[in-house]
Amino acid sequence: AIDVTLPGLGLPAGGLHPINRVYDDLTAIYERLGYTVIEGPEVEDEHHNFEALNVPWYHPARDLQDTFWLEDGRLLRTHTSPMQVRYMVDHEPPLKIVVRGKVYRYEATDATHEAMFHQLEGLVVGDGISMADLKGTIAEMARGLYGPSAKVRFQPSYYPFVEPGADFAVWWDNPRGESKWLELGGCGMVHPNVFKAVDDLREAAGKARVYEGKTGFAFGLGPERIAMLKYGIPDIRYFYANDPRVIGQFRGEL
Ligand code: TYR
Repeated sequence: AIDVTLPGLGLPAGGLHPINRVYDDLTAIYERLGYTVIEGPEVEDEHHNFEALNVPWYHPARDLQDTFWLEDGRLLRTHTSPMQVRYMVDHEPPLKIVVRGKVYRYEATDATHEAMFHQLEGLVVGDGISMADLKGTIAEMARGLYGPSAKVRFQPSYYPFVEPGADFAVWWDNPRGESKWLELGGCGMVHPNVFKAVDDLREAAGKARVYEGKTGFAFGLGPERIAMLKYGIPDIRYFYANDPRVIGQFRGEL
């Protein structure tokens, strides 16, 4: 006989991984600003990952130490920037995109480095896009993440695919302790060599050259960094160790 008065058994509920939560926060901000959210292949070729992004063969970022090479000049993408190239080859300006996805680096792991991690990449191309637009966009993201009084800081930096390039940081008002500048990522104005490489690929595919003379900005950042601080996770390796004691803390709030 069935005793229908017995209480039911609780069903264990899953939950979103902390990285997906941060991605969702970020993409909500960029969708509100009119961006298209895309993904792309994790297996890339040398041309899209490096060459077309103005990273010549002799650049230190190409060092075998940093890249997981596969067969036939293919590799695991070391950043999401190759999707800038793929998207521009397939689409004409003006455009506003963010790319989310996994990236891979061949390096020793420690509390702040993993061989696989995530990036969010942004690209805006049009006529008369300026550094002011870039700064305004990063500031808007910071306000979306940390509230209306969030502060951002830009420092000159170098990435081969932008000129000028910068690193940006957000002032993080830590509710549980010491507040500090949070180095979030890199950004800059799209280098003319990237537009040229895109037009070359377009031409080879029988498409019109439409990028020379355009202007644009790009940025890239790591959601792990944001999630570690937001959720007080001290070691990046916890994200992917599949330890239910860690992941289980993010249950039930879908
Ligand atoms: N691709 C860079 C990295 O992985 C981050 C970056 C992305 C920097 C876009 C600048 C930029 O415009 O380190």
